[in-house]
Amino acid sequence: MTKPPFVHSDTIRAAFSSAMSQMYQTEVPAYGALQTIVAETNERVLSEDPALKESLEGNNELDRISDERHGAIRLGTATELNMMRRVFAIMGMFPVGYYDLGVAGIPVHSTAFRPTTHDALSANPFRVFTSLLRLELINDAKLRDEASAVLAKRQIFTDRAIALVDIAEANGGFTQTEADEFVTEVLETFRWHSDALVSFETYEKLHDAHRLIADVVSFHGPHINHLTPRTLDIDASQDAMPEHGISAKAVIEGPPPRRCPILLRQTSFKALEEDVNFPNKDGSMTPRSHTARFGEIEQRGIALTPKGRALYDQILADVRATITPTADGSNADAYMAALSKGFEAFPDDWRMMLDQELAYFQFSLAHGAKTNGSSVTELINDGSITFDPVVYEDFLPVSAAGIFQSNLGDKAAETIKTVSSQDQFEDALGTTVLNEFDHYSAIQATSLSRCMDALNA
Ligand code: OOG
Ligand code: NI
Repeated sequence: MTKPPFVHSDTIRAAFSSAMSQMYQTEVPAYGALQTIVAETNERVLSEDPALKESLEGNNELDRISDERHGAIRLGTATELNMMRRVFAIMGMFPVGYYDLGVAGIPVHSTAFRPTTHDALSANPFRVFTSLLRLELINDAKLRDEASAVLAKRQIFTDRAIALVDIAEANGGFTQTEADEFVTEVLETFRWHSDALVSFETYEKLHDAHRLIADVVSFHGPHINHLTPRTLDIDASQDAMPEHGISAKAVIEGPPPRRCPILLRQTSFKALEEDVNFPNKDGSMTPRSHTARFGEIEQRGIALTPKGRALYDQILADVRATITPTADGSNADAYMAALSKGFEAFPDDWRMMLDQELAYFQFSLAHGAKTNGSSVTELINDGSITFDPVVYEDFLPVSAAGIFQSNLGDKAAETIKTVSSQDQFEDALGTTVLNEFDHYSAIQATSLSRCMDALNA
């Protein structure tokens, strides 16, 4: 008997991302409104910029322009993270980067599960920013024990999802029927549950320790807390939110608008207050509410080298030392102006970024390139080798902290004094995370050696 052909991991990821989007639009109607804003903005930008439209068409990106780029979840235990790694691997999503949010007063550390190759990213770009709660950061020992006991008892995956993961690992893939069933089963883990796992009294204690702890510990599973489509004009989309009755985050996180965009710009609408029933000992329920879920948009630019990133971090820190955006948006214009001023120190020209080794590029051989043994710089100067930006596909800890913060009620952030613990995170994960700089640097190096090989062939 021949084995049925396996479904490609890109296909499973695309099905999962689309099922998640459907579910979230039903669960969080404001997210549907955000998608409309993004679609309208993108349509306008494309009609005003035929060159952009053509280039997106050429890269086969136009039909998938409004597909979600990422979502985020927060897990409670090492066991959950470990299983989540196995689930995402089946969808071609692997842990890239380590983010310590403790430095920003948020008791989690995180990675992004994402496709890593160019082909996989263009087949479907969906990634999940995944955080693990650091319970050791709860000071009250009794509360810490109570929280761990609750987490130890919950099972966030269905029995069938776990069985299917074993099947995929044993067989090396899924048949179409198994893949369909897998998507349906795994979706359950990300679903919202309006019945809490803990009493309202416990919820309040967890909430007082840190709002995020209450969000992770009090529920049956790690509800998806936001999804993020791509906008071609984030400034316009931000301005359109209030016009559509959506309450936008005060400022756009990340760099200011630039001719040559760098890294990642993102903004969100504020989390909604949702009805939750908290169980009492006598079996009755206490109806209260919880705010957790929101919608976000993003616009990406070029990946920076460690040198470029250090410059970015320095400028951002300098700006924020003089002005920190307030939650109510009262100093938003002043902050954006200071940001633009600060970033004048960051070259806004691709060739300068290349020459100063601030960013990563993908090299290609021009038609009719010469083969006269010139240096790489000479080949670039005479147009034999062309260079295009490598898109940044990861996240930014300061921006992520801003997104977390705006959805945790914007209480002033206290720094949590703790040692960053990548080793501990990787132990829980069951593997190491890919270093994003190594990854981008390899993309650049491979593209250059392909050019040189072709020239010298
Ligand atoms: C994750 C926030 C981080 C981003 O886009 O930087 C994030 C969370 O709120 O759980 O998604
Ligand atoms: Ni996000």
